[in-house]
Amino acid sequence: MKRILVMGAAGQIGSELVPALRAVYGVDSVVAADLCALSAMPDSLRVGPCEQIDILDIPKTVSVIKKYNIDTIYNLVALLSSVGETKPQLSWDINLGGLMNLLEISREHKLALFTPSSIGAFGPSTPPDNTPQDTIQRPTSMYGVTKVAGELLADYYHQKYGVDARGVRFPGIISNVTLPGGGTTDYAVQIYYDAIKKGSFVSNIGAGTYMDMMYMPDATRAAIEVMEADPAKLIHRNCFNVAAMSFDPEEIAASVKKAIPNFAMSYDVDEVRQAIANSWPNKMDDSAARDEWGWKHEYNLEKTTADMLSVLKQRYQ
Ligand code: AKB
Repeated sequence: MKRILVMGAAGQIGSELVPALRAVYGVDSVVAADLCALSAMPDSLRVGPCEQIDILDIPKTVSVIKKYNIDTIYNLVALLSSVGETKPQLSWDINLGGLMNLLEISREHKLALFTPSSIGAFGPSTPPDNTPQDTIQRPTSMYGVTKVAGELLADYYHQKYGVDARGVRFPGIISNVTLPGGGTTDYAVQIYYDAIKKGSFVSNIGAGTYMDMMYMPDATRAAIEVMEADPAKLIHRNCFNVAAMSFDPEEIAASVKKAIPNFAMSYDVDEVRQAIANSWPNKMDDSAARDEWGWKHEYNLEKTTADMLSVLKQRYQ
């Protein structure tokens, strides 16, 4: 049975990945760690072991690894794409410095390490449709630069030191527990909250901008399944494209409107986010993940909208 440390546990993905991991491996086998004080951790995480850790604090990270006899780390610490453009140095330090620390710790203590990459690892010269697993990666955001470098670094640690580093390239993640912050795909989460709370939404991404998206239950399952995959079957290792759905603001608005006929969407496009979105793929080809470890999404846009609206309706109405 794995003994897992989740870094960045209080964020959008962590707050749902920790319960998903605990359901598989047991509550006491999964330690939720975040920069925030323990008192600020969501109650849903505090049902099991929790620690306050700064990813840049190596001694503290190592002491927690020893305390709980950890053999696997999930690294979810990151400054997302839009905020990364306002804080590029911090983005480099956290996204890449943090990963470097965890790779070194994994090498020394023989741990497995999951780090997500992102559609942000692609750029304007990447083929935008059916973006292949192995293709041109010349991102133009600092977030993307850290993601490509992170993919290479993780591959390097695997090839050179045998570190069991694995990862997926996540699309924008749609979820209803913890809001994302500072991302380009955040609009696809906010639209559901605003539809329920206000009946209207102002999109900061323009019509016709297609990006890959994924509902959280698929995302947490992908993170668990890639780490459970038979290593003998992995040709790629880090940063598998994983896809579920691709839509533009008009299509997600239409799916919300089917359930809330009076829903109205308007546009106030954010230039920074739009430029990033324009540089990302419209839709990735994830056949390598499907072939090598059996990846299969369960949620399309229709199913995601139905679930998001039902959860948020119960919570806010
Ligand atoms: C972002 O928009 O920055 C993230 C991502 C796609 O990696 N959600």
